[in-house]
Amino acid sequence: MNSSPSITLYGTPPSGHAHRVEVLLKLLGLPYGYVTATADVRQTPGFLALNPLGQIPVLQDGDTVICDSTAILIYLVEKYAPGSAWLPRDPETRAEVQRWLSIASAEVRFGPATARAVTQWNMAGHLDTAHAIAARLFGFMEGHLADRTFLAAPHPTLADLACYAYIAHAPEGGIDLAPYPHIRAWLGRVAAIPGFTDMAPLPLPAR
Ligand SMILES: N[C@@H](CCC(=O)N[C@@H](CS)C(=O)NCC(=O)O)C(=O)O
Repeated sequence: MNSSPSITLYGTPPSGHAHRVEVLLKLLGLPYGYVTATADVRQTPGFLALNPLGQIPVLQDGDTVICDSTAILIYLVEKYAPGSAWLPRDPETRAEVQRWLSIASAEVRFGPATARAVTQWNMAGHLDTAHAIAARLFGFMEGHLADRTFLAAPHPTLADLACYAYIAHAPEGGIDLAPYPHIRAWLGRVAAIPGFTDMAPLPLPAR
């Protein structure tokens, strides 16, 4: 592993996008600083100079600035753990990891993540649509995980880290995980990775 210059992660504790980056920093054993960038901070000129989209997470590594959670995951592995099991080199597995990173940025983001944000913080969005996207995703994942240990390979990869938080915390958006035993077993396996830490729970909505 290369030595790291000073790494800073801009995020917030309840952000699943920031969580996936922070958990990889921990699993790679990389020292980092953490700057909490709440919604007001994200609109300041200083933050917009880092990410004109005004979104967290942002990673600053010396003079390098990387925006977007899955881009940051790729950067960290390629820079500090190239060729590792987090992002295998063989074309089939790499494509499968990429597929799940895309799902993390699409179905996971607009399904369980949106349901949680609408429920917890009144974020703009349609709860019914988010629940429908989550139901379609979870139906697919339940079958996918019926005979697999992890999402993209027989071992944990970036795919599992990227998808974990918003699915594990889906009940905070009013989505019951009880009908999905294979998903719940997979969440348990990811949470059991040595050094893995979860996001803090938020209150469950009244049913
Ligand atoms: N595609 C981005 C999405 C990140 C994202 O949506 N972050 C949220 C917080 S969890 C955010 O900063 N939202 C503010 C905004 O979009 O204005 C990524 O994967 O990093």
